Amino acid sequence: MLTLRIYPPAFGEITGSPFSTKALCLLNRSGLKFRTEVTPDPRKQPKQKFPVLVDDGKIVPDSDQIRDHIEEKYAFDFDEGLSAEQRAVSRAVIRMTEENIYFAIVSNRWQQDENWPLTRQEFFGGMPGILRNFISGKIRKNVVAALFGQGMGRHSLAEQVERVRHDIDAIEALLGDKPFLFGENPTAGDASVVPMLRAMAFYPQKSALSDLVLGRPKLMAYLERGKQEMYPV
Ligand SMILES: N[C@@H](CCC(=O)N[C@@H](CS)C(=O)NCC(=O)O)C(=O)O
Repeated sequence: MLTLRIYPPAFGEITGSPFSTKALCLLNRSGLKFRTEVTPDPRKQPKQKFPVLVDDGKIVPDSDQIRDHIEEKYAFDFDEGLSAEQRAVSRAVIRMTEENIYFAIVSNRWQQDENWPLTRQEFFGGMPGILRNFISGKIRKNVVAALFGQGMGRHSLAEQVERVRHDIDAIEALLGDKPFLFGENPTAGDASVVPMLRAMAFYPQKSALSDLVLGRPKLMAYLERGKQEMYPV
């Protein structure tokens, strides 16, 4: 039996972590039987992050490695039917989504002062008062330092929005009038993009960042379609 370790639900999404949702979508698409282990604490995981897949004792951290593992061990192709050129574009879109858009979402949740009370309540609301403030404050400090190191955290909110706007333009152009990024059926790119854009759009405090998605009807329809087709029921 496969076990997928993921974060708990948050902000109305199936997990608070777009990478965990991506892994859920991939496993669901693969048709393999799996169960989930839901926990908020990644400290004992190999990379101190979720998602993590456990397959017959083998521990596979990172959604990208989980994809490789499923494709190699179970001979499943998430990009079936795609040309070499489409596969290359898919790879680039996944990287753009996960290595750029993601960090604007993290900044929006953790770094922007106006959003912090909401994020703290969602992730730490179950803890007793003093402990909550201490632990959440410490984690926030680490996240903000990581954002500075990665680079996104050095930009003002307006600059972040401008950077991400170009990425969203690219995704919208690639989607065009198709149901999914590369045609009729979801592929690996959709499993990465849909959870990320949903995390961006549906953060409860609306902002110029969420408006980048909310203001685009075709993208919003795509996010709904992606949820219906890829998310486990
Ligand atoms: N490259 C990793 C990224 C996973 C990731 O960033 N997970 C976040 C949640 S969305 C996490 O666990 N963060 C905890 C931390 O950074 O301490 C993947 O594709 O799985």
